[in-house]
Amino acid sequence: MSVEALIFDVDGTLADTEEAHRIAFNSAFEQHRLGWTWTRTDYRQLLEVPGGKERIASYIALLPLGAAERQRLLALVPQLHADKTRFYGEVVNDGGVPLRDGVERLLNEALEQGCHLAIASTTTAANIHALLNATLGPRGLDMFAVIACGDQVRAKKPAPDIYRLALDTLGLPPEQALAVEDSAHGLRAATAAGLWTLVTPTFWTQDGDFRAAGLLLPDLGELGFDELVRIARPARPVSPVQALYRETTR
Ligand code: XBP
Ligand code: MG
Repeated sequence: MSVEALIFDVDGTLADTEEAHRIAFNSAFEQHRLGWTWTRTDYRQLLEVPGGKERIASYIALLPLGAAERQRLLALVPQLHADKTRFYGEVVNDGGVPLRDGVERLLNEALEQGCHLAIASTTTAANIHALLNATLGPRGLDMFAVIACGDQVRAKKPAPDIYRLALDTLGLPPEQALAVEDSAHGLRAATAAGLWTLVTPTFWTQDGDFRAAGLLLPDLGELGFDELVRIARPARPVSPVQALYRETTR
């Protein structure tokens, strides 16, 4: 079956954004004088919780606090996350987060071949717009036919909901699309939605379980669109009777 769309995760896949997210979380914590600092080691662990708001809430849940103080801090999560999103945007708009190797080339090749591009991400629309604009310029947003993200679905990755939303909006069955991911959560989400998935891990996600991946690569490097489709949709061997029938009916 033909490949009509490539569906990309954003964080870790289009760009290695997690250090910028981590710095932005810490800046928000500092602004609110909370005295919390997420180190790189902490943050690798914290990435087990998908979604920034959920990540902050799960961190608060583990702090040794009284019930009233815990409630106060949990009520602060939306404001903390809004501030974090603003700080993240500042880093990205400053050009601080480049696309990963091979990403821009593969996006362009896919579009040239008439393949649609889509996004299925846990992060907010504001963060995606900022990253696409900073890395690809004003045409960045227009390159993507569908952007499914953030709180548009109730259950975030590893639930398949965000990939199902992207497929529904594209109007395609999973057999006509491929997913590109960087994390075990993302792979689970895409696979559960029925998608063949290429995984390109980063420092933050490299210890994940990627056994369900269709293909595991360090990055997109020189992988061409045609080659990707050949790997994902290998031509089935033709039996002698099929060959004979094809010949006589040609
Ligand atoms: C990436 C994430 C995101 C970002 C933070 O998940 O977990 O939560 O770290 O973004 P994925 P927000 O790449 O699997 O979509 O703070 O905007 O949620
Ligand atoms: Mg990711």
